[in-house]
Amino acid sequence: MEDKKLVFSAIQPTGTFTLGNYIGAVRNWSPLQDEYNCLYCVADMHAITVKQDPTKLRQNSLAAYALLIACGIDPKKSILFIQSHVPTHALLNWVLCCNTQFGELSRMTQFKDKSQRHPDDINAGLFTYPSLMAADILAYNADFVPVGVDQKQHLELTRDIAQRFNQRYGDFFTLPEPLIFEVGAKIMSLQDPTKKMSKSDENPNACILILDDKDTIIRKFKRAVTDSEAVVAYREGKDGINNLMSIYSAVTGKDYASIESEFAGKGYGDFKLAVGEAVADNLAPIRTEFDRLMADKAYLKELYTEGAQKAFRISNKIVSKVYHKVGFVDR
Ligand code: ATP
Ligand code: LTN
Repeated sequence: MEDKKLVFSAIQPTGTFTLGNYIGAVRNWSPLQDEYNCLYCVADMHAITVKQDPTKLRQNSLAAYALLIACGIDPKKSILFIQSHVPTHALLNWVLCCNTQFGELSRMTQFKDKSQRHPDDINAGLFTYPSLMAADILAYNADFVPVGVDQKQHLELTRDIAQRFNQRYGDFFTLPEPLIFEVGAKIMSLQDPTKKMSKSDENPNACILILDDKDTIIRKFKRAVTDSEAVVAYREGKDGINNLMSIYSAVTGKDYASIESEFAGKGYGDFKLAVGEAVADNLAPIRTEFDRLMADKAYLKELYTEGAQKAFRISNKIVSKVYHKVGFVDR
């Protein structure tokens, strides 16, 4: 690998990516590929912290892999792989679990949210999710982690775990920094704009999936919850309109002031249609590329096999050193 800073990020194959995943995270990953050594991964091990149908998970993981390429990740420039193919993440996870406090994990808002949503399955994996995420990042000594704003707390915990390890065993891990892109760092649900747009939302109208066709996208935007004021303006208390404005801004590059003047005197119907069309145009090429990739499974297999080998080579060196540092007998 060239001597550049290292970027790591991952996404769970819990379903087709939403517009939130795309704007908040994935679309920011491809522009980083020239400046940094990048590793991107499909976090299938994280996905099973909530119940998954095995057949669907396998399909979703492959689809997520293809989608990342369709979103601009070039497997020749970046190392693109599937988490469960690289055993070092689980090996490091154990050591990091032993350096993570119960109290720290109890404070994670994602854990609190997800255990509320799945009260019948508050499993140990869901609880220790952030240690595995720390392992993903620290197994490569990554410098930067591009994520949406909801992952900031997990990144802070990763730094705390790394720091604790460094204090106990001597300086070793790089403290990774989150890369959070301001525009669209948190896209909200179209049906409840106080909640983040999430792949696992039960209401299909709440989120735009990046493989939705144009008609579906426009229909979902038409049904988006707004307010009764009928003024397109970014202001406190206008959560629904603020969300649509940040989506429109993210896909067109226009700032809020110019969006306000573009829609001055027009109703929400016109605005919603414009947002829907802009989003659909933005996503259309991804669908085409995704279909092309999914038609050639052998090629995808070649890519993810090679990706996993490269990722293993790098992380195995780091994890072997960690195993030595904690006092395990060298193999
Ligand atoms: P799930 O609903 O299964 O928990 P998710 O939709 O929250 O999944 P993840 O796989 O956990 O998606 O997240 C992948 C990336 O997308 C992360 O960097 C996360 O911060 C980002 N992300 C997720 N939802 C949003 C959103 N609504 N707005 C901006 N970024 C988001
Ligand atoms: N928890 C992340 C997905 C994830 C991740 C990572 C992100 C798993 N491992 C490592 C960045 C770095 C999420 O987005 N929910």
